Amino acid sequence: MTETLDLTHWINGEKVQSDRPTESLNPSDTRDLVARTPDGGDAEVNAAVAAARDAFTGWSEASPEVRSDVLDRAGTLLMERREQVGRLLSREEGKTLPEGIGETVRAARILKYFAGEALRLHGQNLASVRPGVEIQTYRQPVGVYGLITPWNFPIAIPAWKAAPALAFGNTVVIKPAGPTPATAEALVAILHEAGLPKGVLNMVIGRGRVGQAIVDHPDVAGVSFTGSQGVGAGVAAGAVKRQARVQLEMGGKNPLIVLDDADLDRAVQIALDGSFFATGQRCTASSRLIVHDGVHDRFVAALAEKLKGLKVGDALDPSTNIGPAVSEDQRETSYRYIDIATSEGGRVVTGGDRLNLDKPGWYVQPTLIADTTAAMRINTEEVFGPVASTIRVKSYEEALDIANGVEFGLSAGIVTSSLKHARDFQRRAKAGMTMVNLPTAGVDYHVPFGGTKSSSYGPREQGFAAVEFFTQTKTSYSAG
Ligand code: UN1
Repeated sequence: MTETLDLTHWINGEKVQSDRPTESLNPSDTRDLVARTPDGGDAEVNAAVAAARDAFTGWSEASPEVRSDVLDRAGTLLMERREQVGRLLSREEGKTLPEGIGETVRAARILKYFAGEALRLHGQNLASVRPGVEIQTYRQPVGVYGLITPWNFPIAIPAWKAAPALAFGNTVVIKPAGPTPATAEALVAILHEAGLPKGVLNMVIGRGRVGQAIVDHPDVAGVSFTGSQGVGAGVAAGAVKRQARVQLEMGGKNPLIVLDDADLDRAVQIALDGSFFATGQRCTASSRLIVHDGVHDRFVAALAEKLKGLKVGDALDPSTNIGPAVSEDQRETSYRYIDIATSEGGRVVTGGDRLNLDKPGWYVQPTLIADTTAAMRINTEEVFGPVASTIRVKSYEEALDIANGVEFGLSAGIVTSSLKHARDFQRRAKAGMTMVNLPTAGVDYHVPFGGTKSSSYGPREQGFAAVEFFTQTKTSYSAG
């Protein structure tokens, strides 16, 4: 166990002290108190938004080099401290230490990528339909953005929302997820250390009412949210009511199709990674394994064998392959869905039992459920844990139908050696991202991220797409 942090809000460049009635616990060992945290409300959000509004003119009118340098320096600092921050992340969120360090490196890379993007605010020059008239388009910063971030990527997602917002000249109020405020705070502190002017990035820690106050605040021009569908619907309704910009990234029920021409070992490894790594707590996780009859039994047996070899344990223990769920709620959700699946006729091939480890943590045994059908709840509702189910199919067309047959559409994968099926899948899968011979989870940071149907709403995140949400276009006409 290590020290307990006393977290504060960050408002106008200051660490704002307050009571700390809530706690962030280590999910690997709940005797370890990671942080005591404040519980903000309207007053803190009002102060944070006022600071962000006041900082907007200076920040948006500064040379892009100023913004680029801050992001670049913060990326360097984070990269240098990846072990320390990655350890805090794993201790607070529960993903394994290599996953925690990996995510920290990803956040550092995102900061550096957007350091470059700050200088790349492309506009266009066009001829008018009227001779002698010229048209230029500009991308301009919008104002104050509210960022509501999830616990499952407690540093990468705050970075991938904050970095483009800041790079393009906006100011920010961020609300980190309840279970992981300490990791988000590490990012906010590093950005200030890197020279961010006061008020440009503010953080209010607290529960749902902080998010609600951000969404409802008249001076917040846009809200970017990653989290559950239920909360997302409220965020969208609140933002649209006052015509604020809104971007939502929500759940997935991502299919991975395994055809009978696939390399079996590769298919098993892809499923293992996509379904179970990071404790299955990724909205891009492969939770539905749709497997061709010809390879189904061998695939299920080989995947079950691999799962039995995985060690579930303390995220910071180097021998651990799968860390705990983030919270008791998440653990119980996994076990509840395992029960639902078996009561609907699914067969637990491996896992499913409660784990009694040598320390109190929210551990879930990685669980594979076979003999499920597409309409079962295990195949239509998001579990968000190390639980995957298999559906047996007779053809590629049947597999594609099932893959497309849910209300979600974030990521969809296929494992095949057939170019014909791979290409067809890329065209016809109803998802924002398709993966051929790759896990459905694990995306690059310099390309668009987002889904179709109920998975996403609003412009894409990340990479060159981020400019859409975090700037507005001005079209200027001029005659000589
Ligand atoms: C990834 O799969 O690399 O919350 C990223 C999530 C997604 C991010 C997934 N927004 O799981």
